[in-house]
Amino acid sequence: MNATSAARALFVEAFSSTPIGTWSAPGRVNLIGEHTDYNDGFVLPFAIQHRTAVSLGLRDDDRIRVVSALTGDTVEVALRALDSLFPAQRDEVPDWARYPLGVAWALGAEGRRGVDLAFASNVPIGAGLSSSAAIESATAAALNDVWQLGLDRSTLARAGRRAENDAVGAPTGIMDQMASMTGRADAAIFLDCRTLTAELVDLGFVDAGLELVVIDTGVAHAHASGGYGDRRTACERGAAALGVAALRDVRVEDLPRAAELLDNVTFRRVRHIVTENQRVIDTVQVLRSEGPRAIGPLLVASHASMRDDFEISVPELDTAVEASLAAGALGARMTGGGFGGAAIALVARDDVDAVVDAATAAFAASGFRAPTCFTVAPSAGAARDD
Ligand code: GAF
Repeated sequence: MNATSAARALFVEAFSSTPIGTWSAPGRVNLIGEHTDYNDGFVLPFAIQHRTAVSLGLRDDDRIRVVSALTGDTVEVALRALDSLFPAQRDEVPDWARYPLGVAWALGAEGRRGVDLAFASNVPIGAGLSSSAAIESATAAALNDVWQLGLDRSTLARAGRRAENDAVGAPTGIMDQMASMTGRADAAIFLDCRTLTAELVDLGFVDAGLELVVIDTGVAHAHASGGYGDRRTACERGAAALGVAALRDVRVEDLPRAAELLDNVTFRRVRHIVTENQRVIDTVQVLRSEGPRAIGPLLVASHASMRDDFEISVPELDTAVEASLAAGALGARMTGGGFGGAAIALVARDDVDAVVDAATAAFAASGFRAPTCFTVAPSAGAARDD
Protein backbone atom coordinates (compact mmCIF):
# COMPACT_ATOMS: atom_id res chain seq x y z
CA MET A 1 0.00 0.00 0.00
CA ASN A 2 1.35 3.47 -0.79
CA ALA A 3 1.48 6.17 1.89
CA THR A 4 -1.67 7.90 0.61
CA SER A 5 -3.82 4.74 0.82
CA ALA A 6 -2.26 3.86 4.19
CA ALA A 7 -3.04 7.30 5.66
CA ARG A 8 -6.63 7.10 4.43
CA ALA A 9 -7.08 3.59 5.88
CA LEU A 10 -5.57 4.69 9.21
CA PHE A 11 -7.88 7.71 9.34
CA VAL A 12 -10.98 5.54 8.88
CA GLU A 13 -9.76 3.06 11.49
CA ALA A 14 -8.65 5.63 14.09
CA PHE A 15 -11.42 8.20 13.75
CA SER A 16 -14.32 6.05 12.45
CA SER A 17 -15.13 8.57 9.73
CA THR A 18 -14.05 9.49 6.20
CA PRO A 19 -11.34 12.13 5.59
CA ILE A 20 -12.10 15.09 3.32
CA GLY A 21 -8.76 14.73 1.60
CA THR A 22 -5.19 13.43 1.64
CA TRP A 23 -2.01 15.43 1.08
CA SER A 24 1.53 14.12 0.83
CA ALA A 25 5.09 15.43 0.77
CA PRO A 26 8.41 13.75 -0.08
CA GLY A 27 11.68 13.13 1.69
CA ARG A 28 14.83 14.32 -0.08
CA VAL A 29 18.42 13.52 -0.85
CA ASN A 30 20.92 16.30 -1.04
CA LEU A 31 23.10 15.98 -4.12
CA ILE A 32 25.62 18.45 -2.73
CA GLY A 33 25.82 21.40 -0.31
CA GLU A 34 25.92 20.10 3.27
CA HIS A 35 25.52 22.34 6.34
CA THR A 36 25.61 25.33 4.01
CA ASP A 37 21.90 26.16 4.46
CA TYR A 38 22.15 27.69 7.94
CA ASN A 39 25.22 29.61 6.75
CA ASP A 40 23.05 31.47 4.20
CA GLY A 41 24.73 29.41 1.46
CA PHE A 42 23.79 27.19 -1.48
CA VAL A 43 22.33 23.67 -1.63
CA LEU A 44 21.29 21.28 -4.41
CA PRO A 45 18.79 18.73 -3.04
CA PHE A 46 16.04 16.84 -4.82
CA ALA A 47 12.76 15.42 -3.57
CA ILE A 48 12.53 11.61 -3.73
CA GLN A 49 9.70 9.21 -4.44
CA HIS A 50 9.30 8.25 -0.76
CA ARG A 51 6.46 10.24 0.78
CA THR A 52 4.59 10.96 3.99
CA ALA A 53 0.82 11.30 3.58
CA VAL A 54 -1.76 12.89 5.85
CA SER A 55 -5.50 12.33 5.62
CA LEU A 56 -7.50 15.15 7.16
CA GLY A 57 -10.99 15.56 8.56
CA LEU A 58 -12.61 18.76 9.81
CA ARG A 59 -14.01 18.98 13.34
CA ASP A 60 -16.71 21.18 14.83
CA ASP A 61 -14.54 22.33 17.75
CA ASP A 62 -11.04 23.80 18.19
CA ARG A 63 -9.23 20.54 18.90
CA ILE A 64 -6.50 18.85 16.89
CA ARG A 65 -6.01 15.08 16.97
CA VAL A 66 -3.05 13.38 15.33
CA VAL A 67 -2.42 9.67 14.85
CA SER A 68 0.54 7.97 13.21
CA ALA A 69 0.77 4.56 11.55
CA LEU A 70 4.30 4.39 12.93
CA THR A 71 3.44 4.52 16.62
CA GLY A 72 -0.31 3.90 16.57
CA ASP A 73 -0.95 6.38 19.37
CA THR A 74 -3.30 9.35 19.17
CA VAL A 75 -2.47 12.76 20.63
CA GLU A 76 -5.18 15.38 21.15
CA VAL A 77 -4.91 19.02 22.26
CA ALA A 78 -6.89 22.25 21.89
CA LEU A 79 -5.51 24.51 19.15
CA ARG A 80 -5.47 27.43 21.59
CA ALA A 81 -3.22 25.39 23.93
CA LEU A 82 -0.42 25.08 21.33
CA ASP A 83 0.99 28.53 22.20
CA SER A 84 1.67 27.42 25.74
CA LEU A 85 3.12 24.05 24.68
CA PHE A 86 5.67 25.39 22.20
CA PRO A 87 8.48 25.96 22.70
CA ALA A 88 8.54 25.95 26.52
CA GLN A 89 6.53 22.81 27.30
CA ARG A 90 7.38 20.67 24.29
CA ASP A 91 8.54 17.83 26.52
CA GLU A 92 4.88 17.21 27.35
CA VAL A 93 4.21 16.28 23.70
CA PRO A 94 5.30 12.83 22.41
CA ASP A 95 8.34 13.14 20.10
CA TRP A 96 6.69 12.35 16.78
CA ALA A 97 3.62 14.55 17.48
CA ARG A 98 5.85 17.64 17.90
CA TYR A 99 6.25 17.75 14.10
CA PRO A 100 2.59 18.09 13.01
CA LEU A 101 1.47 19.98 16.13
CA GLY A 102 4.51 22.25 15.76
CA VAL A 103 3.50 23.07 12.19
CA ALA A 104 -0.07 23.86 13.26
CA TRP A 105 1.39 26.13 15.96
CA ALA A 106 3.83 27.80 13.54
CA LEU A 107 0.98 28.52 11.13
CA GLY A 108 -0.98 30.28 13.88
CA ALA A 109 -3.58 27.73 14.97
CA GLU A 110 -5.51 29.74 17.54
CA GLY A 111 -9.02 30.56 16.33
CA ARG A 112 -8.89 28.05 13.44
CA ARG A 113 -11.18 25.11 12.89
CA GLY A 114 -10.23 21.84 14.59
CA VAL A 115 -8.84 18.96 12.51
CA ASP A 116 -8.14 15.24 12.73
CA LEU A 117 -4.92 14.12 11.02
CA ALA A 118 -3.77 10.57 10.24
CA PHE A 119 -0.20 10.03 9.01
CA ALA A 120 1.47 7.19 7.12
CA SER A 121 4.90 7.26 5.52
CA ASN A 122 7.36 5.26 3.48
CA VAL A 123 10.25 7.69 4.04
CA PRO A 124 12.94 5.77 5.95
CA ILE A 125 13.27 7.22 9.48
CA GLY A 126 16.67 8.33 10.76
CA ALA A 127 18.33 7.71 7.38
CA GLY A 128 19.11 11.37 6.66
CA LEU A 129 16.37 11.46 4.01
CA SER A 130 14.27 14.11 5.78
CA SER A 131 11.41 12.08 7.15
CA SER A 132 10.85 15.05 9.46
CA ALA A 133 10.54 17.59 6.61
CA ALA A 134 8.12 15.22 4.86
CA ILE A 135 5.72 15.17 7.83
CA GLU A 136 6.09 18.93 8.30
CA SER A 137 5.49 19.73 4.63
CA ALA A 138 2.50 17.38 4.30
CA THR A 139 0.95 19.00 7.39
CA ALA A 140 1.69 22.52 6.16
CA ALA A 141 0.21 21.85 2.71
CA ALA A 142 -2.96 20.32 4.20
CA LEU A 143 -3.55 23.06 6.79
CA ASN A 144 -2.80 25.79 4.24
CA ASP A 145 -5.64 24.44 2.11
CA VAL A 146 -8.28 23.70 4.73
CA TRP A 147 -7.59 26.82 6.82
CA GLN A 148 -7.47 28.82 3.55
CA LEU A 149 -4.24 30.56 4.53
CA GLY A 150 -3.12 31.23 0.96
CA LEU A 151 0.57 30.97 1.89
CA ASP A 152 3.24 30.35 -0.76
CA ARG A 153 5.61 27.40 -0.65
CA SER A 154 8.55 29.29 0.84
CA THR A 155 6.37 30.54 3.69
CA LEU A 156 5.09 27.01 4.32
CA ALA A 157 8.70 25.76 4.30
CA ARG A 158 9.58 28.41 6.88
CA ALA A 159 6.70 27.23 9.08
CA GLY A 160 8.12 23.70 8.83
CA ARG A 161 11.55 24.92 9.86
CA ARG A 162 10.06 26.83 12.79
CA ALA A 163 8.37 23.63 13.94
CA GLU A 164 11.66 21.76 13.62
CA ASN A 165 13.66 24.47 15.46
CA ASP A 166 11.22 25.44 18.22
CA ALA A 167 8.73 22.60 18.62
CA VAL A 168 11.17 19.71 18.06
CA GLY A 169 14.30 21.55 19.21
CA ALA A 170 16.58 20.72 16.26
CA PRO A 171 18.60 23.77 15.12
CA THR A 172 18.36 22.91 11.40
CA GLY A 173 18.30 25.10 8.31
CA ILE A 174 15.69 25.48 5.56
CA MET A 175 16.97 23.02 2.92
CA ASP A 176 14.85 20.00 3.72
CA GLN A 177 11.53 21.82 3.95
CA MET A 178 12.23 23.74 0.72
CA ALA A 179 13.13 20.51 -1.10
CA SER A 180 10.00 18.79 0.17
CA MET A 181 7.74 21.73 -0.70
CA THR A 182 9.19 22.61 -4.12
CA GLY A 183 10.53 19.35 -5.64
CA ARG A 184 9.93 18.54 -9.33
CA ALA A 185 10.31 15.30 -11.29
CA ASP A 186 13.71 15.02 -13.01
CA ALA A 187 15.13 18.16 -11.41
CA ALA A 188 17.21 19.28 -8.46
CA ILE A 189 16.58 22.52 -6.60
CA PHE A 190 19.44 25.01 -6.63
CA LEU A 191 18.54 27.03 -3.58
CA ASP A 192 20.08 30.23 -2.32
CA CYS A 193 19.34 29.87 1.40
CA ARG A 194 19.83 33.60 2.03
CA THR A 195 17.16 34.80 -0.39
CA LEU A 196 15.23 31.50 -0.76
CA THR A 197 15.50 31.96 -4.52
CA ALA A 198 15.11 28.49 -6.03
CA GLU A 199 16.10 27.46 -9.55
CA LEU A 200 15.28 24.05 -10.98
CA VAL A 201 18.28 22.30 -12.52
CA ASP A 202 17.68 19.41 -14.94
CA LEU A 203 19.51 16.33 -13.77
CA GLY A 204 19.20 14.21 -16.90
CA PHE A 205 20.05 11.00 -15.02
CA VAL A 206 17.71 8.89 -17.17
CA ASP A 207 19.09 10.09 -20.52
CA ALA A 208 22.65 9.67 -19.24
CA GLY A 209 21.91 6.08 -18.13
CA LEU A 210 22.59 6.94 -14.48
CA GLU A 211 21.01 5.95 -11.18
CA LEU A 212 21.40 7.52 -7.77
CA VAL A 213 21.83 4.76 -5.21
CA VAL A 214 21.11 5.41 -1.53
CA ILE A 215 23.13 3.32 0.92
CA ASP A 216 21.38 3.61 4.27
CA THR A 217 23.91 2.65 6.92
CA GLY A 218 21.25 2.01 9.57
CA VAL A 219 23.24 4.21 11.97
CA ALA A 220 20.51 6.44 13.39
CA HIS A 221 21.15 10.15 13.84
CA ALA A 222 19.13 12.89 15.54
CA HIS A 223 19.70 16.59 14.95
CA ALA A 224 18.06 17.69 18.21
CA SER A 225 21.13 16.53 20.08
CA GLY A 226 24.90 16.64 19.87
CA GLY A 227 27.08 17.19 16.86
CA TYR A 228 24.76 19.06 14.52
CA GLY A 229 24.29 21.95 16.97
CA ASP A 230 28.02 21.98 17.76
CA ARG A 231 28.83 22.43 14.07
CA ARG A 232 26.33 25.24 13.77
CA THR A 233 27.86 26.98 16.78
CA ALA A 234 31.36 26.62 15.28
CA CYS A 235 30.17 28.21 12.03
CA GLU A 236 28.63 31.14 13.92
CA ARG A 237 31.84 31.53 15.90
CA GLY A 238 33.85 31.58 12.68
CA ALA A 239 31.56 34.13 11.02
CA ALA A 240 31.76 36.41 14.07
CA ALA A 241 35.57 36.18 14.21
CA LEU A 242 35.80 36.99 10.50
CA GLY A 243 33.39 39.92 10.83
CA VAL A 244 30.75 38.63 8.38
CA ALA A 245 27.02 38.13 8.80
CA ALA A 246 27.30 34.49 7.69
CA LEU A 247 29.94 32.19 6.19
CA ARG A 248 28.24 32.67 2.83
CA ASP A 249 30.11 35.96 2.77
CA VAL A 250 33.54 34.32 2.93
CA ARG A 251 35.14 33.44 -0.44
CA VAL A 252 37.65 30.70 -1.22
CA GLU A 253 40.33 33.35 -1.73
CA ASP A 254 39.67 34.67 1.81
CA LEU A 255 40.68 31.33 3.37
CA PRO A 256 44.41 32.09 3.88
CA ARG A 257 43.48 35.12 5.99
CA ALA A 258 40.90 33.03 7.87
CA ALA A 259 43.63 30.48 8.66
CA GLU A 260 45.62 33.22 10.40
CA LEU A 261 42.68 34.47 12.44
CA LEU A 262 40.98 31.26 13.55
CA ASP A 263 41.94 28.31 15.71
CA ASN A 264 42.54 25.11 13.74
CA VAL A 265 39.18 23.45 14.43
CA THR A 266 37.13 26.56 13.66
CA PHE A 267 39.18 27.15 10.52
CA ARG A 268 38.49 23.64 9.23
CA ARG A 269 34.74 24.05 9.90
CA VAL A 270 34.84 27.34 7.99
CA ARG A 271 36.86 25.84 5.15
CA HIS A 272 34.27 23.11 4.68
CA ILE A 273 31.43 25.62 4.36
CA VAL A 274 33.33 27.97 2.05
CA THR A 275 34.57 25.23 -0.30
CA GLU A 276 31.21 23.39 -0.19
CA ASN A 277 29.38 26.52 -1.31
CA GLN A 278 31.77 26.75 -4.25
CA ARG A 279 31.25 23.04 -5.03
CA VAL A 280 27.48 23.57 -5.22
CA ILE A 281 27.94 26.42 -7.70
CA ASP A 282 30.44 24.32 -9.68
CA THR A 283 28.10 21.30 -9.70
CA VAL A 284 25.26 23.37 -11.16
CA GLN A 285 27.61 24.74 -13.80
CA VAL A 286 28.95 21.27 -14.69
CA LEU A 287 25.43 19.79 -14.84
CA ARG A 288 24.43 22.50 -17.30
CA SER A 289 27.57 22.43 -19.43
CA GLU A 290 28.75 18.81 -19.38
CA GLY A 291 25.89 16.78 -17.88
CA PRO A 292 25.57 14.54 -14.83
CA ARG A 293 28.36 12.10 -15.65
CA ALA A 294 30.89 14.86 -14.99
CA ILE A 295 29.89 15.77 -11.41
CA GLY A 296 31.47 12.73 -9.74
CA PRO A 297 34.72 14.40 -8.60
CA LEU A 298 32.75 17.21 -6.91
CA LEU A 299 30.74 14.64 -4.92
CA VAL A 300 33.94 12.89 -3.86
CA ALA A 301 35.57 16.17 -2.81
CA SER A 302 32.46 17.07 -0.81
CA HIS A 303 32.68 13.81 1.12
CA ALA A 304 36.37 14.30 1.89
CA SER A 305 35.62 17.79 3.20
CA MET A 306 32.87 16.49 5.48
CA ARG A 307 35.06 13.65 6.70
CA ASP A 308 38.25 15.63 7.31
CA ASP A 309 37.27 19.28 7.87
CA PHE A 310 33.70 19.23 9.18
CA GLU A 311 34.13 15.80 10.85
CA ILE A 312 30.52 14.66 10.51
CA SER A 313 31.09 11.32 8.78
CA VAL A 314 31.22 7.95 10.54
CA PRO A 315 33.12 4.78 9.54
CA GLU A 316 29.99 3.24 7.98
CA LEU A 317 29.52 6.26 5.69
CA ASP A 318 33.19 6.28 4.68
CA THR A 319 32.99 2.56 3.93
CA ALA A 320 29.87 3.05 1.79
CA VAL A 321 31.58 5.79 -0.21
CA GLU A 322 34.89 3.93 -0.65
CA ALA A 323 33.23 0.65 -1.64
CA SER A 324 30.96 2.40 -4.16
CA LEU A 325 33.82 4.21 -5.81
CA ALA A 326 35.91 1.02 -5.94
CA ALA A 327 32.99 -0.76 -7.66
CA GLY A 328 32.73 1.88 -10.38
CA ALA A 329 30.49 4.66 -8.99
CA LEU A 330 31.18 7.98 -10.74
CA GLY A 331 30.92 9.80 -7.42
CA ALA A 332 29.72 9.19 -3.86
CA ARG A 333 29.27 11.12 -0.64
CA MET A 334 27.35 11.08 2.61
CA THR A 335 24.09 13.02 2.38
CA GLY A 336 22.25 15.02 5.03
CA GLY A 337 23.35 16.16 8.46
CA GLY A 338 25.82 13.35 9.14
CA PHE A 339 26.74 11.32 12.25
CA GLY A 340 24.90 8.40 10.63
CA GLY A 341 22.20 8.15 7.99
CA ALA A 342 22.87 7.46 4.34
CA ALA A 343 25.42 7.87 1.56
CA ILE A 344 24.57 8.42 -2.10
CA ALA A 345 26.42 7.02 -5.10
CA LEU A 346 26.03 8.15 -8.71
CA VAL A 347 26.21 4.97 -10.73
CA ALA A 348 25.84 3.85 -14.37
CA ARG A 349 22.64 1.78 -14.58
CA ASP A 350 24.56 -1.41 -15.42
CA ASP A 351 26.79 -1.01 -12.37
CA VAL A 352 24.06 -0.65 -9.73
CA ASP A 353 24.15 -4.31 -8.66
CA ALA A 354 27.95 -4.30 -8.45
CA VAL A 355 27.91 -1.18 -6.24
CA VAL A 356 25.24 -2.57 -3.93
CA ASP A 357 27.09 -5.90 -3.67
CA ALA A 358 30.39 -4.12 -2.97
CA ALA A 359 28.89 -1.94 -0.24
CA THR A 360 27.17 -4.92 1.35
CA ALA A 361 30.36 -7.00 1.27
CA ALA A 362 32.46 -4.13 2.68
CA PHE A 363 30.00 -3.68 5.56
CA ALA A 364 30.12 -7.40 6.34
CA ALA A 365 33.93 -7.38 6.25
CA SER A 366 33.99 -4.49 8.74
CA GLY A 367 31.46 -6.14 11.05
CA PHE A 368 28.79 -3.46 10.34
CA ARG A 369 25.09 -4.21 10.13
CA ALA A 370 24.04 -4.81 6.48
CA PRO A 371 23.12 -1.55 4.73
CA THR A 372 19.78 -1.00 3.00
CA CYS A 373 20.29 0.04 -0.62
CA PHE A 374 17.79 1.46 -3.10
CA THR A 375 17.66 3.91 -5.98
CA VAL A 376 15.87 7.27 -5.79
CA ALA A 377 14.36 9.40 -8.53
CA PRO A 378 13.84 13.18 -8.48
CA SER A 379 10.13 13.60 -7.70
CA ALA A 380 7.36 16.12 -7.14
CA GLY A 381 7.00 18.18 -3.96
CA ALA A 382 4.08 18.49 -1.57
CA ALA A 383 0.66 18.10 -3.17
CA ARG A 384 -2.95 17.19 -2.54
CA ASP A 385 -3.48 13.57 -3.60
CA ASP A 386 -7.25 13.14 -3.28
C1 GAF B 1 19.84 18.34 8.07
C2 GAF B 1 19.18 19.69 8.30
F1 GAF B 1 17.86 19.53 8.58
C3 GAF B 1 19.34 20.61 7.09
O1 GAF B 1 18.83 21.88 7.40
C4 GAF B 1 20.80 20.70 6.66
O2 GAF B 1 21.53 21.53 7.52
C5 GAF B 1 21.42 19.29 6.57
O3 GAF B 1 21.21 18.53 7.74
C6 GAF B 1 22.90 19.36 6.32
O4 GAF B 1 23.15 19.89 5.07
O5 GAF B 1 19.18 17.65 7.06
